[in-house]
Amino acid sequence: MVGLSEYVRVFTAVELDGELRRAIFAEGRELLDGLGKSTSVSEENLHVTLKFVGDVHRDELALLSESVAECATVLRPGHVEVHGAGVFPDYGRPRIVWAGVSDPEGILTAVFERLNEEMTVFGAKREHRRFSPHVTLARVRGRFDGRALEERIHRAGELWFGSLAVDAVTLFMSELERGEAPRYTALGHYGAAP
Ligand code: 2AM
Repeated sequence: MVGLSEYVRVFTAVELDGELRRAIFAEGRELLDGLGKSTSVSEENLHVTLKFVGDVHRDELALLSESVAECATVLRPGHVEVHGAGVFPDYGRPRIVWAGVSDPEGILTAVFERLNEEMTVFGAKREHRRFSPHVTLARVRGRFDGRALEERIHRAGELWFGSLAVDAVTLFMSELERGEAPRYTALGHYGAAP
């Protein structure tokens, strides 16, 4: 089979609507402008990761989808707020620049916790860190002025991107091509139990 790998790289996420993606992308560009080497996530690729799974054999995809659907039954549809910006791990040596997601009712955390357990069956690593929902804006690649970014974020005050209605978990396939933006394809959407 030419060009068809037996393994697919998959992750679960909450999708953002077009308006939110536009607002987040535009702000990200401004924040990062002229600060050094970073790769911005393309506007269409912006999302809130729930659980990264990794490479899964194609034969396992049906079972995996069923499991994601089962995890999604704990989702209580509601809203989260996308606001603020920051970096992981710190401004001294930032690697990820993100927009913040606040989830006061824990609706994302509840699904994450289920996925964090269940996805180990498919080879995912169980994460022990506290779940910090965010939208990755960019990945820092080399020389980058983290302190200037800190200053910009501080000066920007409370960045507000919008409210996000959460009613489904999306299972994405991610195809990586050297030198190009990853291509994400939704394999399925799984909503809360009726
Ligand atoms: P993040 O950007 O929200 O941090 C798709 O690749 C998504 O899965 C990325 O946006 C990233 O989430 C997350 N991801 C990618 N590789 C990962 C890894 N090795 N471990 C954990 N999460 C990863």
